[in-house]
Amino acid sequence: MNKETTEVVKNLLNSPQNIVIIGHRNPDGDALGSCLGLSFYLKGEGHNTTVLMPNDFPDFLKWMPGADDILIYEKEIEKSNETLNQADIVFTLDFNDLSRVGDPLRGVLEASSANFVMIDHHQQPSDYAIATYSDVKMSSTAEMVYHFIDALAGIDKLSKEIATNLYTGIMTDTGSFRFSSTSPTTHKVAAKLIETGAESAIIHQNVYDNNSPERIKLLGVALNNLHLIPELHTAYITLTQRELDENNFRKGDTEGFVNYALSVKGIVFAVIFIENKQESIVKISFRSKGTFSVNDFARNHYSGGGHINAAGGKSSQDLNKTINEFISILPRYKNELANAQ
Ligand SMILES: [Mn+2]
Repeated sequence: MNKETTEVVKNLLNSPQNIVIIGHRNPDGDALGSCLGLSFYLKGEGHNTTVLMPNDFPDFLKWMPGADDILIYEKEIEKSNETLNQADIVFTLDFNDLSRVGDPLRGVLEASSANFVMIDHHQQPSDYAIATYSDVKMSSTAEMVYHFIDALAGIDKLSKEIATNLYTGIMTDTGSFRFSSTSPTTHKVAAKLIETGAESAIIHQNVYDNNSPERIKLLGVALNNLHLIPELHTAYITLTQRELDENNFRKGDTEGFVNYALSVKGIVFAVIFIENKQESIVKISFRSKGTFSVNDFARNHYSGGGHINAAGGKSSQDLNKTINEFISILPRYKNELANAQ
């Protein structure tokens, strides 16, 4: 975090404040870990904090320290609006455009008179915050919260709760330290978090060895639906609403499925299409290796975006049309896909 931003934030926090910390819709390990870690730190500094998520989050993250106290906007709209009304400062973490919280929360935030602070590592941040700490090279927002605390007050302020939350955020957003965004600094930060009380083996078990039998069966269906287009180094998976229903689908169950498609030898571009009848959309996750930008691909064709190697998007056409369209677009990227790595 640069000096100027640090000074702005220090000034905002120089007396006890009412603070709301918000993550993006469909919060993941990084959104939760960064928000909860920051909340424990700010509480320790004498502030009154509330962590607010637009909607609920998966069961495999419910063990995180502080998770029980999270306010879920969809479940408690009135209480959430009241808390937001009283906020002096709103931190937005792990997203960089207010549309990422969904409606109607987005409108509430746009109308808010609180000072906004953004901490985020996605591309192309919007300009809504009085202090913007944006760095697309960072592994995770949780890693940024570590640097944020370091810049403001020093890492002596870390506690076991902060360390556990930040470690979880970094671990989940780096695919357990394997994505290319994992830097030497990421490992140094993780080491410091372990020294401060984050129990890496237990965190790993809590997050990854927590599958329901239904999820593993759904993974079997997904793998059975794997399609390969070797000449374009692409693989994709489909899941219909019916397949989800038959396997008792719960939020978060399909998390990580797309990575199996990317793990096939020679594949640099992997996609999963998930039908969502309730919202009348097909939810799409994109993953890539090397220089092929799924951020650009998702932005150009699927009203989405994200990072160069991981992005999301959606289609309002039905599943078959969505896939046919995808297959028709793909050859335009033949050279980029061939030279991605
Ligand atoms: Mn993140």
